[in-house]
Amino acid sequence: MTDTDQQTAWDRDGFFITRELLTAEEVELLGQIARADIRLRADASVRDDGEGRAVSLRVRNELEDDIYSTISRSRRIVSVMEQLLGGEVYHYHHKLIFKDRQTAGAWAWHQDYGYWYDYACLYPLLASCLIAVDPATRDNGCLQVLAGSHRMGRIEHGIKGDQTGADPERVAAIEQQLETVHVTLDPGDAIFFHCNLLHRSDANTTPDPRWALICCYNAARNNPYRQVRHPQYTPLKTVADDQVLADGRAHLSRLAPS
Ligand SMILES: O=C(O)CCC(=O)C(=O)O
Repeated sequence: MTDTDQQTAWDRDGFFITRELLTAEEVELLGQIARADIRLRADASVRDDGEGRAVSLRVRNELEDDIYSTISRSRRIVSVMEQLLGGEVYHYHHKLIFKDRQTAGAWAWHQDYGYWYDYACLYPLLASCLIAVDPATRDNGCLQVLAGSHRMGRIEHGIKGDQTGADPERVAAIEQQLETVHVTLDPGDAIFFHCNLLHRSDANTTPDPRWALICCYNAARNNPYRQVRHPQYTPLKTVADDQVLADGRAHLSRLAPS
């Protein structure tokens, strides 16, 4: 997809998919590290989905010396974000989503700005890049998006279990008008999506895990007006794309010294 095609899809749909954003070798390393990294599960938070199951995720505001941070800093993502958000961006946070086999719950329809509005960001100038660690299929609860819903502005959100869900009556009306796209991905594929794009996912009822890494960015000119849950503007030091393998190998060797 050319830059122009990406921009057209972004303006029209609020998202686009980039196949093989991470190479097979990079995503295999990411998966290997994530599964071996006991710190991830120790730091994970669990959120009731209001339907009898729970979702599990590990959110980090800080960029550290690990593969997740190197990917978040990589030029191949940051340069796209700068183009989409129209200027300098900074790292807002990144998170691992653990859709574990048979146990992981659903995510209710929501906009990320449904959450982030409350974190003192005045403009919806934020976006995310979700990278599949495992195959994401309809059966294992891949992301679903309502194409074009980002153009409707921010929708009221309320509490659903431990999640924040968009007003169900409004979502039902939107579902009548807009196409629901199931974002099926192979490992390494990614979706870039606008913070006002409505998205959800079903529970994972299959025997296989469906993990993903999501890197989130805010425009530098949209600095939160007060100190809240996610960071204020800090310049983002980007790294060359080939750093992902180099830092990943170093990270793996720290987890499993030979
Ligand atoms: O990966 C998923 O299933 C959904 C995650 C999500 O909606 C989010 O992090 O905002």
